[in-house]
Amino acid sequence: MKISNSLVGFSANKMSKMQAQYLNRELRKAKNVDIICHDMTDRDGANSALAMSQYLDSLGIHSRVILSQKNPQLLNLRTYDFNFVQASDKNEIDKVIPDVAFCVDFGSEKRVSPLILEHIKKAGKIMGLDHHSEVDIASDGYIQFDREIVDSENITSSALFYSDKSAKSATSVIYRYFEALGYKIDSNLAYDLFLGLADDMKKTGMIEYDGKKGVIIPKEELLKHKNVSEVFFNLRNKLSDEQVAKIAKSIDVMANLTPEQEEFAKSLNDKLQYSKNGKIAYVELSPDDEQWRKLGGDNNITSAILNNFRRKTLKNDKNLEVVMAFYEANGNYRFSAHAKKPVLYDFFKYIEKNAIKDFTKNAGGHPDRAGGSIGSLDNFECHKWVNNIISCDDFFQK
Ligand SMILES: [Mn+2]
Repeated sequence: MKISNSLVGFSANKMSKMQAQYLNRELRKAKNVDIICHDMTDRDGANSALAMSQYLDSLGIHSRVILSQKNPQLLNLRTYDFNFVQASDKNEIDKVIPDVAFCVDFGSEKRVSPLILEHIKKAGKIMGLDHHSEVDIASDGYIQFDREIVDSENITSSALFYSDKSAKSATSVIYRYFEALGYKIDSNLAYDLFLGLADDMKKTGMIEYDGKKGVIIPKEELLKHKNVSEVFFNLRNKLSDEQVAKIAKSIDVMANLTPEQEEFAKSLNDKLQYSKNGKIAYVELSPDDEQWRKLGGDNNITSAILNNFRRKTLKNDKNLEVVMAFYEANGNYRFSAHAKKPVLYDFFKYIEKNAIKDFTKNAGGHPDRAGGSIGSLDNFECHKWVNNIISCDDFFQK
């Protein structure tokens, strides 16, 4: 049956042929697959979905891609040649109960809306490829086969996951999957996978990129991670310089802002506030913030502006431990945070213990870059929520 294993910790984590074929065999039993992206899908998630959808097409398996974006064009993908369903469109979603709900770039069930979670659980099987450390949406008896060698064709489980933290992006895990299967990666597919990878690497600061010059350069931080750097170069080598330039331009959101977006980015400095002990800096956009609404609320571009702002602020102020931004997103009020050290999970638990009951239920992400939400858009309630969070700054000692 299953053998608990010690494969974890290999330097360049290739997916084994056995693991890939097992996953593939299970997929091929399906007639319908829903590919599910996390809320506020980024380009790692969206390109993972695109790659999987086109792969399933090649097998003759029908698939739908469920995205939370109202306007997927903002994701700047190479192509939109897939069946797109909007995550809040319950009628459309309910039309198909899929044989497989295939989750990409998930991390945890906190990253999807209750409606989508319910839909996933109706599927015949839940499967997923990921690079986050938390266990994905899992029912009892799931197989997390990055930890287990599956050597039997007869294992029956309703949930199968493969997550590889060292891959640093979901598209790199999908690359490893295709590689293990011997599936041909042409330049279009390489483009999609590389765009997903570069967009996540941008967020973690592992690459330098310049949209005007059209270059993407790995930093030391990336090169020292064997797995992701191998995938980076394998994909890069399949791309022309023009393709790389296009990807660089596409991820260099800050170099391509409209005047309104530019103005918003500049205004963030004036909006910056500090907690009592000065360890937390934050921007609080009220749920009905006019400027935010005019920019289309939470989307690929506004999210990049905030991300860039948090990272810069954190880097420029030695005294700071966390930078947070609070804003409305898809009908919820939420925050996203960047921390200097990987302490956010502990910080969230501290908040739950000292200020906000059930706080961690709606908070998660990475230990140094995470977010959370409250199911309210009431100005007063949201402002109180912000204050409660910020008042926990004593988690960070003076
Ligand atoms: Mn990702």
